[in-house]
Amino acid sequence: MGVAAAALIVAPAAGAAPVAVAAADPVTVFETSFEDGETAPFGARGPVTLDVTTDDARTGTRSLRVSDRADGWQSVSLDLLAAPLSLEPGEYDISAWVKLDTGTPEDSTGFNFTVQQAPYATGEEQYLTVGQYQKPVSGDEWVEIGGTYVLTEGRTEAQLYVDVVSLAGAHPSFLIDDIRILGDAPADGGETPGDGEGPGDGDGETPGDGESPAPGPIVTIHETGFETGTDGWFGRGDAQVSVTDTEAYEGAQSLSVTGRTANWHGPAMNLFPLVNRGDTYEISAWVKLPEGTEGSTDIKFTVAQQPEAYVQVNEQVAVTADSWVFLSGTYEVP
Ligand SMILES: [Ca+2]
Repeated sequence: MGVAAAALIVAPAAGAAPVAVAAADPVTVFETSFEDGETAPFGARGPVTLDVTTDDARTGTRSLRVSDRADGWQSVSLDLLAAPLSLEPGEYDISAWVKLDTGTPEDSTGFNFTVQQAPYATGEEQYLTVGQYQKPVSGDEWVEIGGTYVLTEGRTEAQLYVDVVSLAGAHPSFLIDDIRILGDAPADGGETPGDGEGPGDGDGETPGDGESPAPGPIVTIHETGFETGTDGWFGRGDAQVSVTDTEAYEGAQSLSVTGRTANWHGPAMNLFPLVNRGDTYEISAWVKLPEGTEGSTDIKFTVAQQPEAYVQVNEQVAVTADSWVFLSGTYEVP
């Protein structure tokens, strides 16, 4: 038996009842195209060499080269909590353009942004993928990586870096250019650091100051139509998840869930890094049984908490293979 889903989790930022409030346009909180020749504020992650090169550039005449790498995590990093960024908790859109260094064989390998953040659970570190996981990148053309990152309250560490899969057992040099971080306008209408030569220049002005802090606008903390992958969803119990283009509610793909041998085996994702204590979240998805499946089954969302408790998010809904059914409920984090 399988279930196909498109999932959406929506959070009012201040735990209030959902209200329709238009979010302010995002502003550029950081941007660089390396045209000033400076590697700062980027740092080396591991014993790598960083240098600004004129060999290749996505825009302008310069980009940042990361070389002398000996492992996938050895890369370029950016401290999101330190100056000049000093990001406040909130939702950010992080993007950059990357390619393998000139002269690298035509093969491609996987790139993605990761944030190493702490504390997580009992104070351990956590590695959170930002955007598409292991996006194919070669030496032929510039490829954009990145996506949405939610900085939650109480983090003492948040290091953004580029993760690169090994290529034929080696760790190729790569180039990065046009890094941009969009976020909400700071309350004091702060300035934009960086050299401001990127392609997004001009849309980074601070709109009206003095937005009221509470209740906050409704923000989406996770949304996927599984168009580019499983997006952090995994199989619980014996369940296995994969993307399929056989059926879709919207777009071309959905998540296929197979191999289930018990009621609690299903698709799951880790909410912990995304949610805040005391806030209430709306969780919804469209589900159906795979085409050709006989009969119906009851489906609902459950949140598994620690200490162990299972919180039902919505009344269970009868689902068949005939049509997509909307599941929706709310969950308050204790
Ligand atoms: Ca540049």
